Amino acid sequence: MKTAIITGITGQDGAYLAKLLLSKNYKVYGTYRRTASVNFWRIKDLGIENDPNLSLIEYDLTDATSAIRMVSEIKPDEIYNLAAQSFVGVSFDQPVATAHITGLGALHLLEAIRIVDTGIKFYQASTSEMFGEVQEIPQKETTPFYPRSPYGVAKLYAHWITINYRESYGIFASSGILFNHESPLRGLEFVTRKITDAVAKIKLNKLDVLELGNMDAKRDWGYAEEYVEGMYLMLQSDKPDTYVLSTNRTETVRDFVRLAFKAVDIELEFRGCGEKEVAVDVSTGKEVVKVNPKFYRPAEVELLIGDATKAQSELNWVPNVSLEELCAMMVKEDLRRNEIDASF
Ligand code: NDP
Ligand code: GDR
Repeated sequence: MKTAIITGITGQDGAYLAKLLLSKNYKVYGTYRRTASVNFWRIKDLGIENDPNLSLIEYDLTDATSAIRMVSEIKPDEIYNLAAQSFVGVSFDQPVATAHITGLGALHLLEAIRIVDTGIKFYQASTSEMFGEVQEIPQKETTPFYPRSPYGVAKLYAHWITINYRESYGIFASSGILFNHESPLRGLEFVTRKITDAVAKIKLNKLDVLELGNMDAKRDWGYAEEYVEGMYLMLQSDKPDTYVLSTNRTETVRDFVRLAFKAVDIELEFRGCGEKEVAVDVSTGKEVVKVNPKFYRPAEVELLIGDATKAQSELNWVPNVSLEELCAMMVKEDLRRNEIDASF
């Protein structure tokens, strides 16, 4: 039986990856950080909370000594470092905390591997945010980086230190540069889930208007459950490496809004532009979306579209869920949640 540590089990990817590894007969140690009320809703949702092969352990990414203790006690075969301060918007308000957690957090685990056992395989959750300002279209493993947020900069440090430990100490350390991936388990602060939850509430008359920031931003959105499969494949490969995972399709935030409303049979007409842009429900004439500049970022990543050819040819990883299917799945789940739970 293989053993894996997944940092960030309470997050979207951590929950899906835990489910995947349990289905492959792993013993999984999922880490969560101590808070007044820890939230395990995602692993409950996936029905793995009480799996006998899942152990939940407290771990804070900023604590280097507990990284060493955890790794030496468990001596896992694989470590997937998914925990991070992962919200780009917040990284502008908390740049130092983001650097400690998202940047140095990876180093603490790599150091623990170097000290305890260099045979432990390591996966680092890198991101398309490292590409930032457009240097090349589409973006691939060789595209130059130009991060546009404290989050992107912190992730770039974690990415390069992963490569450095691979090259310096022969550690099987791989980095997945993943483009945006979403699901019904996505956090409500991220734009897709914010939209699908609001669409459900508007449909159920629980909300009047959805307020958004930059609707011109373009993203390459895939389905999270397929992306965690790619993480797993990276650590089963013959050699450690860096891989892009993406769908090679990009759409604007506005397009995603349109798709989500369409999923509940509401057709939108967009009027105005910039801070004055709104969208109205064509059948009622009611304004249902408007721009609020408070959601703008000090520096924006305008266009992301990834080329995952390397992952396809070397790992046999191919995403199959379309953006339309993904969006419909998220809206459906948010409708269900909002119907059954008045507090949602
Ligand atoms: P989430 O935000 O859903 O999950 C992040 C996890 O990190 C949560 O479990 C969170 O715990 C945990 N965490 C935050 N701070 C700490 C800390 N100081 N110590 C320990 N744990 C901490 O992210 P996703 O699941 O969406 O993403 C997984 C990883 O992949 C992240 O590193 C993200 O940056 C990266 N990534 C994500 C992409 C995406 O589109 N989803 C794309 C590319 C990269 P808590 O629940 O307590 O907040
Ligand atoms: P992103 O995702 O920054 O790409 O990072 P997010 O969903 O937060 O933003 C995507 C784009 O939508 C624009 N936007 C808004 N975003 C939010 N959150 N809320 C709004 O109201 C809003 N209006 C417009 C943003 O400006 C942006 O352009 C995600 C995270 O999961 C990272 O951890 C991960 O590394 C990257 O994806 C790849």
